[in-house]
Amino acid sequence: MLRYVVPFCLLALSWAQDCQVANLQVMQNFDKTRYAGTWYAVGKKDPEGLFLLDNIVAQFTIGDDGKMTATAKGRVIILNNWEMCADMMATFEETPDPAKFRMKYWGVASYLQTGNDDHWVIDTDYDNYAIHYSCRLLDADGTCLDSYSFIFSRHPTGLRPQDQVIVTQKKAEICLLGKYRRVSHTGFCQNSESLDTQ
Ligand code: DAO
Repeated sequence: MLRYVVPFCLLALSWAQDCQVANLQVMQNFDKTRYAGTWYAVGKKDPEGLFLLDNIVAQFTIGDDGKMTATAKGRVIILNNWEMCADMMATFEETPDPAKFRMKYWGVASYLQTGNDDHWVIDTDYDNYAIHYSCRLLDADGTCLDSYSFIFSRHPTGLRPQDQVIVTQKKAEICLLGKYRRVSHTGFCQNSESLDTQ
């Protein structure tokens, strides 16, 4: 019975919901030090012109100056049909809300994507799961026209069942329920150089 009731409640929630980007709830009292370390993307809602496909692993670091930076790897297909492992780097500018950052990112190789996006942490328990959100383009009504979002896990095998419940609820709250695809980890980027492994 619960199998039918829970999806219905989530659907009802998404109908009644406020999808204005400015009103989305982010992680309260976000602690970037606890967020640092390795995160495996296990789910992704793609933006227009998707870039990172799968095998996405990000490593967040807090420097001596207190600033957050990240390196990330992921399988990409560029120049029509060239499959490779992209090595990315990112810096994060803080904002008055500790869970909302401005992220500048670029590829170690010049032919990879560069950009300047929001990096919002919607929710995390720091030890198992994190939900990231970025809106690239706002619609005139304040909702998002082009967003992407990563579901991160500390475990490459995926989310624990108890975290899946929370993550599903949060996907609905950010108006992206049903928009995610699973991100696989096949080891494609494991032997490529330069992601810190400490
Ligand atoms: O994959 O389609 C996409 C958009 C994501 C681009 C962001 C790449 C840089 C990631 C760096 C760090 C952590 C999330």
